[in-house]
Amino acid sequence: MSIRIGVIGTGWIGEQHVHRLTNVIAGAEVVAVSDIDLELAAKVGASAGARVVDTAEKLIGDPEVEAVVVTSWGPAHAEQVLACIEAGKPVFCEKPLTTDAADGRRIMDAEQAFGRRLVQVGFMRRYDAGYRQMKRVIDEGGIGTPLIAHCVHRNAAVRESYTTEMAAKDSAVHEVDALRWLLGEEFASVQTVLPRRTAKRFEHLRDPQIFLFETASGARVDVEVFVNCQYGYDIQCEIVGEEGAVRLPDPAAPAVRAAGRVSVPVLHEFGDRFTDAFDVELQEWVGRVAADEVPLGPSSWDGYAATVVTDAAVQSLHSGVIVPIDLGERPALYA
Ligand code: NAD
Ligand code: ISE
Repeated sequence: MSIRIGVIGTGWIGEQHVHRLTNVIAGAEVVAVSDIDLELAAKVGASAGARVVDTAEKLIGDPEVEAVVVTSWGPAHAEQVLACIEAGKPVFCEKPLTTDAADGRRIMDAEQAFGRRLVQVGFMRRYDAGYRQMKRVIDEGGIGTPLIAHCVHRNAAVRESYTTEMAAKDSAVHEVDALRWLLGEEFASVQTVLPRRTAKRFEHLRDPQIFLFETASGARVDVEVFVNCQYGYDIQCEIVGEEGAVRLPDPAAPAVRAAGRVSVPVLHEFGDRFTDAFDVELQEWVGRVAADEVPLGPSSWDGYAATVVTDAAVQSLHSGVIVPIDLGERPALYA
């Protein structure tokens, strides 16, 4: 029997996840959708044969809904995830878990009071085959102790609603989670550095940005975020260790030999680059919910930690100085 799922937020990624849960993943059925834009909810709901519920609160309380996927915009996540915990329902929440670290603490407090993990955060890079290969190499000692990581996060272009702070909180947050996971340690400080800006941007946006992190053990991580690079969606990561280096493989693509050159296409969208990762991530989550097991993926602690780090990056964006990062104690539930 399928797990009956309610989806809150039927925008870009909500629509993708509804399609994925309905047509790609086994064991899931989207029975209800909700969005403050009811017309959009109706359109996306119809594609899955799901009912439209007029508020997120009603969807969470709906007796037919066994588990919830939150794909609304970031500032709405905290209250919706807290309502799911209060209702005792498993919830998959797209990144960022919250836009404020205090809300991340509230979610961890509520989950601890409930007594078991109910929340998984949508940091899908942990499910990407290339990142998983890198993790295996590092964990098996293939490059020795990691010393430096170089990361690139380029989007072809972003919508006008994208703000300067989102370079850290919406984009680099992926590298923050991926590097915490790959290196197996926390970040201790960050400095945000602003290169000359691109002219191919909205007036309000400071783009590109560079984030310089130091980890607790003294490794250094640099992340370039450039969200109007024009040419495509380009994610790169290289980790340099004492005995070698490991690089994220580019997605497989045919090399075309024609007109005097060999060329390889660059993907355009994160939806294309990480399709498989999104599928694997949601399939695993559905399987765990169906088996009444706690989720294996990124936890509320991971969501909270990423928000603390990106909050510090935004602080540095405004002050220009190195900002220390203090996560506090990790609760036993997330050991
Ligand atoms: P979007 O703007 O296209 O969609 C968000 C939707 O949420 C909109 O339809 C909006 O009407 C709805 N919404 C806003 N507030 C709501 C509320 N209180 N209740 C119900 N619905 C509400 O944005 P998007 O690109 O789909 O992003 C949504 C979330 O997914 C964001 O947190 C974003 O960071 C995340 N995201 C993750 C990835 C990834 O790579 N994992 C990619 C894209 C987006
Ligand atoms: C978006 O929200 C995502 O999560 C994408 O993966 C990222 O590449 C993009 O920069 C974000 O805005």
